[in-house]
Amino acid sequence: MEKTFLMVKPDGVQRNLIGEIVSRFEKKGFRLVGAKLMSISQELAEQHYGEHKERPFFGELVDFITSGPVFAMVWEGENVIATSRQMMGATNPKDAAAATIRGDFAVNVGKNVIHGSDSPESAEREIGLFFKQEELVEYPKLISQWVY
Ligand code: 3AN
Repeated sequence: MEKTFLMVKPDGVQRNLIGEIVSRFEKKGFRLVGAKLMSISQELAEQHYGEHKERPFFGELVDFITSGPVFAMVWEGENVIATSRQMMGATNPKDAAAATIRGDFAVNVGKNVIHGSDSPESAEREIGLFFKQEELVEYPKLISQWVY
């Protein structure tokens, strides 16, 4: 079963959107296998956003993601990586369709409420950066019989 890394960013946490966001993925039929409210260190932020190191907004990005607690999660399900990206909406909320998370709850490209892995490679890398194996749970297969 595919896994992805999703994170409610500091703006989403401060705006009390954790429950709303968790609820959307639960209702869709995905399963939460790990979660924690945490602060991101400067070092972890720079590792997480390593691919954007050369971008002009890198400093801003690191400052923002370390500016308050985040809610880090691992979700699993069929096609969860691509489907959760669709549910998040476009990176820039002005382009995000209604009924997506960014379309419904954000207006600014920096403060866009949620992060989600964009490929199987980044999902594996990001899950490994944020979670130890023992922080993830496994559910019996039977529990998914009404979704699959
Ligand atoms: P996504 O989070 O949708 O995968 P990326 O990976 O292109 O988007 O960008 C990482 C993060 O960088 C975005 N979530 C967004 O908050 C921020 N970002 C992207 N473009 C800009 C920009 N032009 N100015 C400020 N922040 C940006």
